[in-house]
Amino acid sequence: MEFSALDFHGGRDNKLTAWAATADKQQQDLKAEHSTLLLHLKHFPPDLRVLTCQLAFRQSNGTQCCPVNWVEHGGSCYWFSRGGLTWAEAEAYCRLENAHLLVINSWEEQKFVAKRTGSFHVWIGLTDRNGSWKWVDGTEYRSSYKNWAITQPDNWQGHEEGGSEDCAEILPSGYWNDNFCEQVNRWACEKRRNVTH
Ligand code: MBG
Ligand code: CA
Repeated sequence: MEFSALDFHGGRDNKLTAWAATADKQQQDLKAEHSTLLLHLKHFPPDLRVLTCQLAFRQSNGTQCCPVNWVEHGGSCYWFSRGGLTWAEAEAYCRLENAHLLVINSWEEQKFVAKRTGSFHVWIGLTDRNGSWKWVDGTEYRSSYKNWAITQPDNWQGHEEGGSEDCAEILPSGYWNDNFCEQVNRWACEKRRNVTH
């Protein structure tokens, strides 16, 4: 009789232990779910912002806000390449993106850009292939901002490939140099925001 009572209690204890373990497990699961939920919640506002931006971008033919992976600054969106192209290929690439090669209009813009071009030579949208220096977006050259390195542009003729230097690049120093247009460089595209065509 005593033995079976003990047995009975033993059974209850086992049940309690099992129940406690289940509760423990459930609590752990809940905690995990809770932190996953918090994580999703944290990502919600930025995701929504990107979506809203993309929607506005589509509805406005790409002029209201910057596409994903472009950097917004001032009135423009910027994209900095990782790979390299010749100047003409780089400009064609930007055109396909409804943009143009980078046009630098001020010291402020120059500083912003130089921070992102770092130690690379980067093509900008300035060329004198057709005789005189011209910005690809029609910005007037003579009176506008310039940041040529000392002694540049020099239209140097010493390239092995032959030919002179008709395309502008940003140097690692941030200053500009005219270089051989067939040189393969990194490049940067720019498009202005809030422009209605
Ligand atoms: C190089 C320039 C090149 C040409 C050359 C003249 C050390 O810079 O990259 O474009 O100007 O100088 O010596
Ligand atoms: Ca030069």
